[in-house]
Amino acid sequence: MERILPFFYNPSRMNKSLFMAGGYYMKTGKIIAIGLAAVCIMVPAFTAMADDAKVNLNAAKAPEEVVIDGSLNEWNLDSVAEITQQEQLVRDEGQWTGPEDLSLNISVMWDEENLYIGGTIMDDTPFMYREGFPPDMADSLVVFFGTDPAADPARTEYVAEDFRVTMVLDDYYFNTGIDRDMIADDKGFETIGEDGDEQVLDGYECAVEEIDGGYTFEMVIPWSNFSNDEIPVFVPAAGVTTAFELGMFDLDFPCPGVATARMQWAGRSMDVDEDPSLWGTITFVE
Ligand SMILES: [Ca+2]
Ligand SMILES: [Ca+2]
Repeated sequence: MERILPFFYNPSRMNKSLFMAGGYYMKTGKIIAIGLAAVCIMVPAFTAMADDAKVNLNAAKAPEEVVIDGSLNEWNLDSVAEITQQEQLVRDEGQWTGPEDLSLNISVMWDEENLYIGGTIMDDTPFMYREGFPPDMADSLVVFFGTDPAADPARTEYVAEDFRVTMVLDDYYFNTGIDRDMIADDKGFETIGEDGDEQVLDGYECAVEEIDGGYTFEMVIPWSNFSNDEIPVFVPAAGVTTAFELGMFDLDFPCPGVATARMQWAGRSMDVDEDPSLWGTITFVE
């Protein structure tokens, strides 16, 4: 005891020992506490991120050969953008009578040269198009995407690398347009084809195949169409995610300009035309 007591009663030694032990404990405790706090903060943070996360569509790598004939037999349809719900109407809502009036299941594929879009469209009055009217007032698909994946996903204004493309879905005319009017600095790439009756996409092919209540379609669009001297050609790669949105205008009357319902995928507002922060995203996968 006499040997032990001095050890325990040695104030300096005891204090140092306690200090070190306490310090170590406190440090460990802090690490544990900080670790737990981080987990507690990170879990809700990730949950919030998931809630705020943009709707994403995976685009599969296209097979070696895609025959543009309207049939989807060579397509990878694992990932589908569904536009089937009343909440997805953004214009002339009263004109929509249900999914048989207009609904879309769209898939996208890619390779280094081309964007492929295909799917099934249910439309009770398909292929409504009149010469001299803009694609926005006919049966046509509208696709939005950014060719600069590094652009801020929260941007509320277009950058020059953002594109709004309209494609008439008809059984004869497949006119297209690219709207650039909303872009402050378009880097010399101006609006083309928005008045209708033009084919503005080089190498574009589109085909439809009628089915009961609608049709299947497929299209190929070379990426080179979305470039100029100042905007480089987009070359996708597996793992890359970029801004993406799509919708459709549905004309069901012989006279364009009357009422043309419109549905959108992720951005459930007409503001998608002006505000890329409302768009979803696309991820290119193998
Ligand atoms: Ca319809
Ligand atoms: Ca229609």
